[in-house]
Amino acid sequence: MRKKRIMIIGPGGSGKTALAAAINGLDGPVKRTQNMVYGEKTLDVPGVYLESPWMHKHIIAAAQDASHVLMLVDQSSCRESYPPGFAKVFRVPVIGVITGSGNKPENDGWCIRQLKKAGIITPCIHINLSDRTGIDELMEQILGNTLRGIPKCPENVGKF
Ligand SMILES: Nc1nc2c(ncn2[C@@H]2O[C@H](COP(=O)(O)OP(=O)(O)OP(=O)(O)O)[C@@H](O)[C@H]2O)c(=O)[nH]1
Ligand SMILES: [Mg+2]
Repeated sequence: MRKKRIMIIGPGGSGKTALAAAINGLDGPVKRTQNMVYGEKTLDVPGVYLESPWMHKHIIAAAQDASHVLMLVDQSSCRESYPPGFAKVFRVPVIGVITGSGNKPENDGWCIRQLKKAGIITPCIHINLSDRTGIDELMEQILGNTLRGIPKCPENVGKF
């Protein structure tokens, strides 16, 4: 069986590569991602795959290699990125992650609404990579899902 990874999706510049590096325990500069990058534990999907509707099928196909999907929204820049209900297309647990948390608290409500509209029904996790806020909580949630072995949103399966 192929190794399953944590798939990270989100608009360009929302911190996918930076988060992947944090999960994989890597340090160093991040640059714009052009292709899917298979890391030790992660699958980093370039923002352009989400921003171009005709690329969505590639995200969905790649999710076969995923144990979880992290859907990112950047608090610093409110950008409508997900089609309504997009989370429902995945058969693995989907976790909503708000990056840059604390940078623009006034945008938080918008980010949460955005993720709900995209089909996330569990509480979102707030992270900030500059001080590692929320990373432990995120990993605990992922681990909890993995140990229980059940999708967080079983009622969502196949509805998209
Ligand atoms: N302060 C802060 N900066 C962040 C956070 N997440 C990402 N960044 C910064 O935002 C910039 C863009 O992050 P990337 O990880 O390259 O974004 P990406 O989503 O991979 O973007 P694409 O590869 O273009 O799709 C980098 O300079 C990161 O250091 C965060 O939570 N807090
Ligand atoms: Mg990237």
